[in-house]
Amino acid sequence: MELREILKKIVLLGDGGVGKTSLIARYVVNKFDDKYIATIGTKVSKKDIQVVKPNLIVNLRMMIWDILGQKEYSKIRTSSLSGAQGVILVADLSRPETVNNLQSFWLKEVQQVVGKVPTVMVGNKTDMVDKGSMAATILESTGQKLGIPTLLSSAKTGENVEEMFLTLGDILVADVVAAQPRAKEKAPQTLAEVVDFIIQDFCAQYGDLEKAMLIVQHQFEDAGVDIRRPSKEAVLQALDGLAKAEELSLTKSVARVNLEERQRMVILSKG
Ligand code: G3D
Ligand code: MG
Repeated sequence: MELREILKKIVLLGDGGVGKTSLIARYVVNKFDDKYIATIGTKVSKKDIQVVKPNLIVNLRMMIWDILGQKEYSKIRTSSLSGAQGVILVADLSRPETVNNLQSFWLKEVQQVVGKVPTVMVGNKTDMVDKGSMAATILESTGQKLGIPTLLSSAKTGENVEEMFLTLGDILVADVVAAQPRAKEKAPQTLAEVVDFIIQDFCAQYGDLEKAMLIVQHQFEDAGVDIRRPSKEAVLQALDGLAKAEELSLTKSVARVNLEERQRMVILSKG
């Protein structure tokens, strides 16, 4: 049995008021905090799921990004969307125009910023609208036409909330399984390998690769890390700096979880 750990950035998109924030709040039981990070208009939550395949267990860590839906925030939206590896497009079944916007606006934007990524389409607020409604029918036929799975959900009753994330998780994992079996990904061992892993992990979670690399460079310099011959002490010091940056870009709790994991890896590595 092989064990794989993967980390994916998931973004929920759709018009304002369709229920994105409510769906995430429903799904992520251990909410880290309730506040948006006002500066970037984004909140990130973390959820781990396990997908079991023949001969393979995949631990999938989803970093779920909740971005402000308003169209006038387009700069924030596109920068938060960059690096997304999975997308949940959400519409409000009681407002049919939000269903039309999925294809005409949101899907287009995704394709412009990140290209074709695993996507699920959701018609939310089934508690208010009949499942046979025009809006639901249009959503489902759009999904069929585009080859995108669709679900009808309610953040209020919880119907299909977990399922939408699991459906996306399944597609993400299927991609991993289908990918050429790489030379077995062994857990990082030497300190240099660990440092490499941490940098990749930090960038993946930060989203904006260019900015992330600048932060990494800055923190490693400040801590006096010699990348070719790093010392554990210096790397540990740099980790504190990365955590401070993540407190702002993610949340305090995510930053703390990441910091503890990274410290453990550094301490256990072969110096
Ligand atoms: P957004 O993040 O997409 O902008 P929100 O949407 O999650 O903030 O939800 C907008 C409003 O819709 C909220 O109402 C929320 O309670 C409500 N809502 C979200 N999902 C559902 C649902 O499935 N059923 C029902 N009936 N309402 C839902 P308020 O009144 O707080 O603005
Ligand atoms: Mg919201």
